[in-house]
Amino acid sequence: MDILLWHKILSPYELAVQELVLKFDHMKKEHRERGIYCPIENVTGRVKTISSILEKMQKKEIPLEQMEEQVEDIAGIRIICQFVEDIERVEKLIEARSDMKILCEKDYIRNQKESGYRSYHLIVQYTVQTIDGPRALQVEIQIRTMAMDFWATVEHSLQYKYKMKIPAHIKTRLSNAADAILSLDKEMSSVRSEIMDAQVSSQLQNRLVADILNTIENLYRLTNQREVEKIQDEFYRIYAAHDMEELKRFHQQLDIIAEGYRAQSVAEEM
Ligand code: 0O2
Repeated sequence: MDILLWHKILSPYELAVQELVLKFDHMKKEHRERGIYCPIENVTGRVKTISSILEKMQKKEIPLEQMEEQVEDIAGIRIICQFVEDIERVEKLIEARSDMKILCEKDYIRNQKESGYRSYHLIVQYTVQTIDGPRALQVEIQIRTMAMDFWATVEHSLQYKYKMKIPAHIKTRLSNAADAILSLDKEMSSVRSEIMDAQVSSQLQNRLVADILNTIENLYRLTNQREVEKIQDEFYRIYAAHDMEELKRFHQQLDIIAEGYRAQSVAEEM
């Protein structure tokens, strides 16, 4: 039997994980920049440890030569959402991409596992470029809410501690906790639109304030200090009043003033 060179095998999976985390983080950034709600709250990734790969192969009686084909989660991405409804939106974002091809889905939300585990899994094909050429790999993407993730993380640690033989009284507690997580997700979904509105307006306000202060700073270079101080004082007054509409109006007026000063300074230079 050939010697398995683990580093060489796992290296493209490490690249896939790094690239995918970067791409999902970029999706978050694009949503933020356009002032639209992002269904992705957080993204992490990992390459399965060698001992965990071997354990899975032993458990499922997978021969070494079929490892990459049958162990679908050597590369794993975990996407955390705030609400159950966001999970489908993330799935649609993935479906629409040309660099990830969905090979199969496992819906443990509609079909909760006996343990109480809830999560939505996609196995996707993702191609990385290596010095030996392109490599098409399988990647498991787990999509779940923060609440589902909390439960899964705790239960996973207990599985590790008790080596799959979790005592009955702890299993009962975990099952009760899974029910509580289910109702927590339902409660959060019922206030989803309020929370989404609040988050989008907070993002808009952050962008507006950053834009205004940037314009004031540019004006400071173009015109006299006293004038700019008056504008800045006016901004602080409006900001303190927490009036978003007034802030938007101020932003528009400031843009017109700044444009005027810019035109004037260009004319003076000529
Ligand atoms: P790790 O340490 O996260 O890599 P199977 O053995 O049939 O259940 P399969 O066929 O690989 O596993 O697919 P499945 O069921 O979709 O499981 C893939 C991963 O989902 C697991 O990887 C876990 O991360 C997670 N998962 C599945 N079931 C449970 C569960 O009951 N509790 C928790 N906490 N996580 C679960 P690994 O290799 O088991 O573990």
